[in-house]
Amino acid sequence: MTRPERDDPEAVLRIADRFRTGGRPIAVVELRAGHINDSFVVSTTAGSRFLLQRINGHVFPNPGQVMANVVRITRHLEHRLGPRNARRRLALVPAVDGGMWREAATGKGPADWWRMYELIEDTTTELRASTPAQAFLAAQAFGRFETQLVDLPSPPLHETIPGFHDTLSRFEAFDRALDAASASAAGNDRRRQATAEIRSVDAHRDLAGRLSAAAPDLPRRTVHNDCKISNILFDRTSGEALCVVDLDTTMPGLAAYDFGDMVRSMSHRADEDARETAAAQVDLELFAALAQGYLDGAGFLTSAERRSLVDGALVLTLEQAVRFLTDHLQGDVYFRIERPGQNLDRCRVQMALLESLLEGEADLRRLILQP
Ligand code: GN1
Ligand code: MG
Repeated sequence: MTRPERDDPEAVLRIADRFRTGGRPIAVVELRAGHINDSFVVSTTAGSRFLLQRINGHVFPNPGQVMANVVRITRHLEHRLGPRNARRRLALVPAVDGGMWREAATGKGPADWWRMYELIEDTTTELRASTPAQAFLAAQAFGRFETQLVDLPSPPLHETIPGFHDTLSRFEAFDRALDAASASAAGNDRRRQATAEIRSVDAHRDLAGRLSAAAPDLPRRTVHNDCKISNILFDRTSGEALCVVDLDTTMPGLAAYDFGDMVRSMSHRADEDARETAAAQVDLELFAALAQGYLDGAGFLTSAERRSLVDGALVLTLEQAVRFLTDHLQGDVYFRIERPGQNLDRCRVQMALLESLLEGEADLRRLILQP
């Protein structure tokens, strides 16, 4: 969706003031990152900074379940890592009424769900891996994150978006969007613009069921489900991959989902938002670094899981392409865009990468088995 009008900073500050920051919020800056939630950096009179986020209630039908998961994950990581590792994990800031989130409206419209994290200072984020060493560190951090959650006490986390990586049902949604687009003039226009992308996604439909076919042999784990490089905070000075962020889709799933998303976002030199597809070509050095880093961080993988990782890369790349394309057909209602046609461009980048992954598939399989 296109960005809503900017929020009134005073209204955001009033919401920030409902959290226990230990000071009075005095400044707020919107962070234009991520496609789904809205994020603000809040500074207080006590000199500390916080990340205040509005959960997108259109994307997350049950924000209460999202927050229940985030509370459990952050507490577990605190317990596992201890107080000395405060920069290696997210910490929620409770609201003044003791809860971990607040429902509040910034203006017109219904109340939204808000939550606050302590800001981890002196970090940077990246849009793509610039070196194999950086790809290694990011993949190792995601692998360690999964390792830290292996002993998360039961019950399993809530499925915050049901069928999130069910690629076959993503294709069903695509088919429905194609039909629905034919019913209006604007829809037909969008469909026409996307002729080439529709054809190319369609041509790879047979891939969509690959992971679900293997799923009976694969353990369900607690996985992150959104392992793109921008969800890692790197230390500004040392470059170390400090902390995994964006816990909203951390829930039961397959290791191949996470590794697949890493390959999708880090095995090449194209930004997800590139207008050109030329750089969306797998680089085997980056891929090998991802494989080494992930296998090092996620030492618990079974051999069946390990064999599923390349399928994860192919399927997740195709899935992301079909999700961007579906959103374009529906009029950009899900992923935030900055310009018309952006979701179609995003789809094209994913498809170019998929073609190159398929071309290199034999090399990728070899590198996963002997990284
Ligand atoms: C969305 O909000 P953000 O940017 O972290 C999306 C992911 C996609 C990603 C593509 C809940 O994540 O699934 O892979 O965009 N999150 C949701 O960049 O749909
Ligand atoms: Mg996300």
